[in-house]
Amino acid sequence: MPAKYTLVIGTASWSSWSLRPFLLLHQAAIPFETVMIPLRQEQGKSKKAILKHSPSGKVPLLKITERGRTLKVWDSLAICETIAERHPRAGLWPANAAARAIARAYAAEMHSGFANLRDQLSLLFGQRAPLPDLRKETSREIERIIALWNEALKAGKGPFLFGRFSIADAMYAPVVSRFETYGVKVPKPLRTYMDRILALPGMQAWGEIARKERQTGLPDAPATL
Ligand SMILES: N[C@@H](CCC(=O)N[C@@H](CS)C(=O)NCC(=O)O)C(=O)O
Repeated sequence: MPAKYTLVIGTASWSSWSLRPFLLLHQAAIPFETVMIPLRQEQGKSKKAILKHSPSGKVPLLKITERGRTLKVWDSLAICETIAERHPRAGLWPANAAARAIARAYAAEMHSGFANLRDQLSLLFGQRAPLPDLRKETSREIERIIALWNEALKAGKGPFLFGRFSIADAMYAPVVSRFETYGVKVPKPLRTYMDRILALPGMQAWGEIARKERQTGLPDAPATL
């Protein structure tokens, strides 16, 4: 019997970290269920709900149930790596060793960096918002991302950062959404890349969840994610 995957995610409108493994699983056509935990609830309710699933107190978390046991993997990058390892045929890292090393560096740089961008251009999936006055650090981070995308797309010749869709694309997909929301201007080939990412079925499915959230009403809480 195949393993059962359950991905615990946060509010789709806001949870950039949850979007990454959600998109990866979609792209790899791996069946999975989702458990959604509304974020930014009053009186620490979100944290309590997350802790019932995730020892880190953060989402996302992937539960892998097989042979009567459930393995819990937290942290978006660890989840993506685990999916890639369990599904080698899905080719979620480039086959070429040098390209794979660079793709890993892209993913790691995204995972550990860009704090100013996260802070000033917080995820508002599927929404539009005015571009705030950017700190110089934020502008530098945007320039760095543009340079990274340009370089990879030129070297690999697309359609994705390293040829076929990889974990690197999943890691940067929330940035694509942020750029779209705040109208960050990018050179033409990158606009094409952004449109390609935004059109992916996994991004559309995430957008549908976010739309439903907005219809039922999101709490008016400060953006801290
Ligand atoms: N490095 C972690 C970060 C996860 C993270 O910060 N998740 C946010 C939601 S986007 C969260 O769970 N926040 C709830 C809280 O801190 O109470 C990852 O990659 O999964």
